[in-house]
Amino acid sequence: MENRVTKLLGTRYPLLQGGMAWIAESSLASAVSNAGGAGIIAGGNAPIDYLRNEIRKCKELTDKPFGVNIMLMSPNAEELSQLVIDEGVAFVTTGAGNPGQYVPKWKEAGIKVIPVVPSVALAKRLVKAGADAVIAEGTESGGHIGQNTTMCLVPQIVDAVGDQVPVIAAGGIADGRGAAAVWMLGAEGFQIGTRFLASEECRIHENYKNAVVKAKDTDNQITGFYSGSPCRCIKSRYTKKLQEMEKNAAPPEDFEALTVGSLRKAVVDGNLDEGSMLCGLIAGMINDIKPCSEIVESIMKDAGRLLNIDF
Ligand code: TUI
Repeated sequence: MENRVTKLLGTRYPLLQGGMAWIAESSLASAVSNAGGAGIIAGGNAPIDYLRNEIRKCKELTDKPFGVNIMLMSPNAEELSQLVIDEGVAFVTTGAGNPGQYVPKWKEAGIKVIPVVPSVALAKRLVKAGADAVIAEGTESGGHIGQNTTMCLVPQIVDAVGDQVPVIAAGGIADGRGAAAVWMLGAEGFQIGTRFLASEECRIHENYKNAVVKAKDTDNQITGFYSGSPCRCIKSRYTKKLQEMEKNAAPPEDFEALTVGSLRKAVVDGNLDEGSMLCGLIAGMINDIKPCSEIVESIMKDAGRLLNIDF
């Protein structure tokens, strides 16, 4: 089956892997692309040399299209925005901000631009600015989140911009049932992050991976309300400490001390006391670690059966 998303991305399936900062690198992205989805390498706030290297490794690991996610709160977003042009990346997704200032140069370079949007207003603005598709991300997602849910946000964004560009749904999708559900809301593609944390090719520390597999429906917590930057993670000693500090309105420097570098501590060190394990609300449904090819195949097979579409 071909649709506006598969044509835009040049992929077999309308399935994108979430551009998870510090997590999504060439091993994961190439595995998803080789499985027929759209793998994505996350720029996060990584140094430019790291991202260049990951893009080049990914080109060696797959001949299929893959993309890069630019996290717009990163202090080096500007230089990473140029790197994707220099490296001839097929498409860019963006997160945690408005990418409007970069859209013209990406379009000029022939890069497809697919921003994550948490609201109808931003979707409309970015489609006007030239976005090729938008990712409507509900608050079920892991990491930095907006307020609206996938169920409510996707049809509203479809109604607002779906006649101009395809809408990709994200947040709370980890199997064929979720993919079929967002299809019914009008999405023409889906982005999946958390399910790929528990994949063989994902290089996060095994403590983090095991925490995703062990997580129940209630093992989830939003931190960062206090700082105005809400972030969804797996409940842990780290999130409990943060919650205590938020309750007691601790001074900003105490938050800074606990949160700076916390994602690296989870991903690289597997440190559950000081590490922030970003993870979506759907983790309770994920009970095993599988190769990306099996994850992608089973999602597409089940979604196809439910929707009566031959993906
Ligand atoms: O970006 C994400 N998820 C992320 S980014 C990240 S790393 C990070 N670290 C510290 C602070 C912040 C981020 C971890 N998880 N998802 C996509 C996403 N984008 N969710 C929400 C948004 C968003 C929010 C506001 C997109 C645009 C936006 O625009 C505001 C504006 O300027 O209009």
